[in-house]
Amino acid sequence: MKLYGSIISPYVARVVYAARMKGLNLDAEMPTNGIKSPEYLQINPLGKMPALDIGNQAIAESMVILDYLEDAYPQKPLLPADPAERARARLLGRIVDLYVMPQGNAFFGNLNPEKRNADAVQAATTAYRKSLAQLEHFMAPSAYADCALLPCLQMMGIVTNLCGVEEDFKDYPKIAQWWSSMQANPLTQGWIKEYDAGFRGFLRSRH
Ligand SMILES: N[C@@H](CCC(=O)N[C@@H](CS)C(=O)NCC(=O)O)C(=O)O
Repeated sequence: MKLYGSIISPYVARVVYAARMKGLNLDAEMPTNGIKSPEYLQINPLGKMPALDIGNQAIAESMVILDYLEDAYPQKPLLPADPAERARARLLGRIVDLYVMPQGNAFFGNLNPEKRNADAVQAATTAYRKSLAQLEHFMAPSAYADCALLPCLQMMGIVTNLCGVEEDFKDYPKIAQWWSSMQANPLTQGWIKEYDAGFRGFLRSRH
């Protein structure tokens, strides 16, 4: 198996962490000429990372890749056994992708304090907090949700913070509890440091 992408992408990071939880040796590597190169578009015409080459085909979309790993490597399951809890774990991945992550774009566009549009940051903060309240409603811990959510909420934490927005999840008790359990767990603590260093390095390289 070959995983295309860079760990600075939260979508790639969630796959790397899921693989690690399953004891698989799967590190991400960028396609030689980038994700818009004709060679990579042959592998993944979406032109996005990640893509997982499994030999006879490549799988795109991080949550689909996560589900593939879960099916193909059922040892150390990430999903709970109960069907309703499985649905709930998958729902959290869907909510973070569809409702939380889109709010990141406005923060990304306003990282430079000299060019920052305060109204746009305020509007994005309101939308981000609304999406956190939606996530909070469905929040339930599972290894699958840990992988799906952690790099995304970390990335959001970094870009919001750089825009002067402090979000400690105190209005979202289930997320707050989960977040502090991630900081206390030696495994996920390591991921947090790794992702933080990689993503901040990426941001520095852009300026
Ligand atoms: N829904 C996709 C999102 C992947 C995605 O947007 N990846 C970003 C990197 S964080 C990317 O490849 N962006 C390049 C582009 O959209 O042109 C997934 O879950 O895999």
